[in-house]
Amino acid sequence: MESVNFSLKDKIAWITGASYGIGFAIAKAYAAAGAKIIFNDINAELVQKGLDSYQKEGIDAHGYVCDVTDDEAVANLTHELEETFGKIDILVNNAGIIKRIPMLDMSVEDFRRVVDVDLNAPFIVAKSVLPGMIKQGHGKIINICSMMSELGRETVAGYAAAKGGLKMLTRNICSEFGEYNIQCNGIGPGYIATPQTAPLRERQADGSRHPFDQFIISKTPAARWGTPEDLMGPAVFLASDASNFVNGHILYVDGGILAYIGKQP
Ligand code: NAP
Ligand code: GCO
Repeated sequence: MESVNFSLKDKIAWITGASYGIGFAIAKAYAAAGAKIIFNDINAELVQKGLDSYQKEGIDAHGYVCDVTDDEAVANLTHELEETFGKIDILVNNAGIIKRIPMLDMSVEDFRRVVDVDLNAPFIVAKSVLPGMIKQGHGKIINICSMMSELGRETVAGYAAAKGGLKMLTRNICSEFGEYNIQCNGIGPGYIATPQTAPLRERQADGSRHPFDQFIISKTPAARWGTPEDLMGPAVFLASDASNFVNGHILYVDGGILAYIGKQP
């Protein structure tokens, strides 16, 4: 009987911004599935923090300092990786930022910076690895989207615009490169407990839960925040041969938020 291949043995996986958080969890899952892990972060301190964390997990990761919005730096790093490792099989565009500012108070610079990191950079990095993937006859690109690829909310205009665009960039890469056996899909995490969402979960002075924390619990059928570990299985699936006919899809890993009107107060 045909067995389904979820293995990443001998694959070279580059996860951007993966010193910690969601990217780190995805990298751990890929290492456990047999992949060699490459990651970058924005400064040497974070890269070292990441290397130390991977070492504690028994993972021989390779870390590089690279700002994903810098197209020259990305091109140089891609060339170095292809020279060093011979190929890049899997790219996860994970690096991202958010600025929570009411739109009328948000500067154009703030809006542009969020779009630069969360949308322009995935274009830059994908564009840099695609020629090698075309040459080798296969590749997997996974873009980390968001609930804000589908929904808006107050104070996240730049982030929602970027993540909505990232959904369509995912579909466009699928459309333009599917014929080369390159699959480009997205993962849309729900509300995940990482440093990025820590401000939304801070305990109040009286020890009560943050109002947004309570709100998300009421909007999530699973009645809990997600953890980075909840994303590991879906990420391995989309990086493996098991998903070779899945393309242009955004896989929401949200505990059911998008399907649910929310618990009656
Ligand atoms: P995080 O904890 O803030 O980690 C993001 C990582 O990306 C950090 O290491 C960050 O470095 C790095 N980074 C930021 N800008 C960069 C740049 N220009 N070049 C290279 N690295 C850069 O975020 P997270 O919660 O793990 O989220 C990871 C991804 O999932 C993001 O794309 C986020 O939008 C998305 N997401 C998160 C959630 C959630 O609930 N947490 C849900 C849906 C989607 P610094 O520490 O220097 O910023
Ligand atoms: C916010 C949160 C969300 C999550 C995630 C949800 O302020 O609403 O940060 O944007 O990070 O993107 O999928």
